[in-house]
Amino acid sequence: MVHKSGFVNIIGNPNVGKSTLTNLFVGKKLSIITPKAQTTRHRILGIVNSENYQMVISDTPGIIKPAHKLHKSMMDFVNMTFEDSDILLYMVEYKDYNLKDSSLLKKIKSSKVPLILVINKIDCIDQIKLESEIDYWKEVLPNAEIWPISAIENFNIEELKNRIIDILPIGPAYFPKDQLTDKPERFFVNEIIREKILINFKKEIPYSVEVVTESFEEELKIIKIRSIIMVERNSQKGIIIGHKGDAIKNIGTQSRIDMENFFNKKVFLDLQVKVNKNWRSSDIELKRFGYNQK
Ligand SMILES: Nc1nc2c(ncn2[C@@H]2O[C@H](COP(=O)(O)OP(=O)(O)OP(=O)(O)O)[C@@H](O)[C@H]2O)c(=O)[nH]1
Ligand SMILES: [Mg+2]
Repeated sequence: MVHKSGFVNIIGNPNVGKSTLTNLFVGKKLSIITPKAQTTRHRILGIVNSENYQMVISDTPGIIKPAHKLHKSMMDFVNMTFEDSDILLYMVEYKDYNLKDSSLLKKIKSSKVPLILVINKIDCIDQIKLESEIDYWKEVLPNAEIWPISAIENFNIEELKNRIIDILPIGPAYFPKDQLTDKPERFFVNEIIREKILINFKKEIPYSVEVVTESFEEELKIIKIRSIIMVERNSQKGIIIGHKGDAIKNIGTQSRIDMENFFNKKVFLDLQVKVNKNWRSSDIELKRFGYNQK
C-alpha cells in the first residue's frame, strides 16, 4: 500500500478564512475564528489521518507589517512555512491583490513545491467577478492551481481536500496516527478565551490581551481550569472586568460552554485578570507565552 504524507501550509492576508478552512479540513474547531483581523497568532497544526495518508495542515497568522515584537514573532511563524511546505496554499478573497508584506509574493512565486491559490468567500461575488479574479491570478501566478471555494458554505472543500491528497508526496507519517494537533490542551483553553475577548470587546483591547492557563486538572467527570487574562494597562483591566464583574462573567460563561464542547467534559473555569505591562514588546514574556521559538 502506498502511503502519502506532507505539510500543507496555508498563508494569506489577515481575515481571508485560513482558520475556517483549517477547521473544515480537520473536522474540529482547532483554530479560533472571528471577523477581526489578526485573530490567529500562532502556527497551529491540524493533523488529518487516514489509513493511507496523513495530511498536516498548518494554519498561520495573517500576513502583516510588524509593529512590535509580537507581530514579528507572528511573521516568523509565516516564514517557517516556506521552509517545510510540501504543498503551499495561498488564500485570497475578492480583489485581495496585495500582500500586507509585498516581499512575500516573490517567495510564493518561487515556490519549489506545488502551489494552490485558493480564492475564498466566493459566496460574496457573482460568476463574472469570479472569472475576472481567476484571469488575474492566472496571470500573476502562472504556476498555481486555482481553486475557488466558499468555506462558509462548504463549497468545493471536499474536492479541494481530495486534490491535495492526490498530490501529497509519498512518505511515512510525521506524527502518530491518533494525534490531531501539535498543541497541548492548555493552548486551546487560552485560544477559546481569547476568541471570546475578540468577539466581546472593541478597538485595542483584544490586541492587548494574552491568556495563560496556570492550571488544568482533569478529573473523572470534570476539568478544573484556572486561567489568567493578561492586559497591558490598568484601565484595560477595568474594562475586561466590567461593571460589578459582568463582563468577565460573560466571557467566562461563553468560554466554558465552548471548552465543554471541545473537551467533551464538564468544565469549571476560574478566570482572573492581571496587568502585565507591555508584554507585546518583551522578549521574556513573549517566550513565556509560546512566541519567539526560533
Ligand atoms: N462570506 C464568507 N465569509 C467567510 C468565509 N470563510 C470565512 N469567512 C469569515 O471570514 C472571517 C475571518 O475568518 P478566519 O477563518 O478567522 O480568517 P483568518 O484568515 O484565519 O484570519 P486571521 O487569523 O485573522 O489572519 C470570519 O468572520 C469568517 O466567518 C466564506 O467562505 N465566506
Ligand atoms: Mg486565523
